[in-house]
Amino acid sequence: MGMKHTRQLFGDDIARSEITPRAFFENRRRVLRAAGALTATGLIGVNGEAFATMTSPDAKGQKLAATTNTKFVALDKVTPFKDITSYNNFYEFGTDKADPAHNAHTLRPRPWKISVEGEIKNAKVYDIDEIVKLAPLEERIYRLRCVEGWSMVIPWIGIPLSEIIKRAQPTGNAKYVQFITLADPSQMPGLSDPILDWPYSEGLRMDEAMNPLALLTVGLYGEVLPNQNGAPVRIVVPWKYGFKSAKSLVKIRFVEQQPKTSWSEYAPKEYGFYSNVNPNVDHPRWSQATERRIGEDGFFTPKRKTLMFNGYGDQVASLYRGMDLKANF
Ligand SMILES: Nc1nc2c(c(=O)[nH]1)N[C@H]1C(S)=C(S)[C@@H](COP(=O)(O)O)O[C@H]1N2
Ligand SMILES: [Mo]
Repeated sequence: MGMKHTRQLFGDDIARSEITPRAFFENRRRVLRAAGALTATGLIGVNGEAFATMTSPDAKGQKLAATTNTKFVALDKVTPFKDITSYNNFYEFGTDKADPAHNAHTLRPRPWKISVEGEIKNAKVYDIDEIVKLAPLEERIYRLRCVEGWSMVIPWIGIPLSEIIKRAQPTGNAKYVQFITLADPSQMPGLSDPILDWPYSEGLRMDEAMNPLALLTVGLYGEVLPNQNGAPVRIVVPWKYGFKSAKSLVKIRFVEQQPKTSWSEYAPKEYGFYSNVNPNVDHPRWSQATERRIGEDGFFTPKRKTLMFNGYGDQVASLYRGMDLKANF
């Protein structure tokens, strides 16, 4: 079967410096075709061009140029745009997978501010248009593995999360970073359902947040983030289950104690703070050993094996050396 062959050929590992040019070009071309946005001037574009289009107050569907960072290109087949934007978890817009695409048109991604605060020397309220100019926008192709047992491969656009952390100048007390997302009932009909304790909140340990893989994300497929994917800015933490990748951020707070996070408050025995993708630690109600790739694997397709740290072990395993990952699930 084609899919299986592809997996054996490339492995599921992230491309690094030894990336094969052919596989890279195939993924690159797929993104270019789908986005129709990027100049075909070659592998590495001109960084300056990345900011040119971010001016309209209504940014919806707007093209967003970025330079592909070849160190962060998963060689898996990229999930179609249609699937990435119609099969979503974003409970602020409803709990069905189709709800966010139907309901998120009421989200207003401009104007938008994010407050960076807490145990830092440089507290600052950023405008979204400042965020996209903090560093050259990068395109990165990451696997996303939802805790529910499905996955996608998404060409994100963003900047390293570390860029904003460095500017904040954390004090010695900053041990964790908390991510708080918008909770505005006038824009988010799902807030009337008290399923989670709004606002949606997530967190990372400081060294996790500083890891080069952690991406402050403003776009996908050559466009600004569609509302249902967390416009105008979210984090993407590809070695952790999808729920750690909080959408539509309004606050980044540096704290000393491990922060409360929405899903572990909701069901502490089912969702831990770390939530690293781990095929050896099952969810209490289901196995995490395998997954289904959305848009690619059908009902009768054999499930694919879930990879430790979602395949990003080379880059993140050292963060957890000496830790019991069953206890710290
Ligand atoms: N604010 C907020 N962020 C969220 C969620 C949510 O319900 N609210 N769902 C999470 C879950 S469970 C997943 S799998 C990913 C899905 O991201 P995507 O829709 O862009 O694929 O978003 C995460 N971020
Ligand atoms: Mo998820």
